[in-house]
Amino acid sequence: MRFTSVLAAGTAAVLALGLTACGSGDGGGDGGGGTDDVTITMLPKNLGNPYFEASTAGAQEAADELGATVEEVGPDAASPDAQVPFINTAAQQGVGALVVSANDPTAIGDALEEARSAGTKVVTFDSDTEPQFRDLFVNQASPEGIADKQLELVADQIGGEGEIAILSASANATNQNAWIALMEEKLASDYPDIELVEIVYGDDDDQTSFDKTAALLQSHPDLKGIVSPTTVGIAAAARYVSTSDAKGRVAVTGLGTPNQMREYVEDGTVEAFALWNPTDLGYLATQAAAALASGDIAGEEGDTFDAGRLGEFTVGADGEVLLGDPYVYDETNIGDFDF
Ligand code: RAM
Repeated sequence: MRFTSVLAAGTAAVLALGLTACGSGDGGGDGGGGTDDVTITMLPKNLGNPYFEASTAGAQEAADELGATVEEVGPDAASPDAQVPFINTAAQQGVGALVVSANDPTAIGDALEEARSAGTKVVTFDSDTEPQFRDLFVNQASPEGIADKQLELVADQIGGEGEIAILSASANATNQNAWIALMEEKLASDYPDIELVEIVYGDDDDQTSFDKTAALLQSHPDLKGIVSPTTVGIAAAARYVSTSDAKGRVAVTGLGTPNQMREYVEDGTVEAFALWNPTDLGYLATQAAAALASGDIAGEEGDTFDAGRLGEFTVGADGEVLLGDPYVYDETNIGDFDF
């Protein structure tokens, strides 16, 4: 889904004045200048990924409720360099807020700093930058919770022992790298009989992820499980395994969207996987962005804001707002979801 809008240059000026006049609210919902006419640019890691289509749908839902405007832009490839021109354009347009899933924790930092000094509020969601480059990070679930859930799933599916591999997104992705580091720690302490034999990167590209799956199976004939902490990777891995002799022998789990994974759960390739609700994540990030851009909150720890149908949220340490817990999908519930 793609949303476009004409962003009037005057809007930014009016918004900037509004911010000066109102200052930063205490987050009680009464300090801001209103979210009407707030302009928001949504910049996912890449376009064409159903996960981000779901988060952008949530962003649009929030914007509609708030009377704000959202435009989704983004590169085809999930690379940091490719995100920079979109950040620069958003800054030049003077949008009220930029909501971005970062392909790298630092590489887009300069561009974000420039956008912020031009008055644009920056909210990272899904994949963070280093904290100094943004006002808020809307986190889908705790990194520990996400890492633990994936290890529980794979351990359960391979009977607690054997070789596993990780098929990740792009090599610099902040979110996947944080989860992988935690999985490595936890494997060492709690899963002595499971050996992580290789980590490969499919760049959140379907074909690359598919090819990396084939290569993993070839290089590790004793492989018992593939953990893919990316919705693009897990779907490609499941598709490869579903028609190969690894089906039933090599478990595929990680983080996936129900719509992409349904057929592989139903055909027995995949037993269970996890995720949060990406629509809610985009919705929450947009509510937070609008609260910042309207001056309702400053993004300080303890600030609270109203996030529509999701209720009230509080900004935590390091400017983080937490959506919730990861959720496990399997044959008993996969039919109940549509994203
Ligand atoms: C992919 C992206 C995204 C990640 C999900 C789980 O869609 O890499 O950043 O959060 O997978």
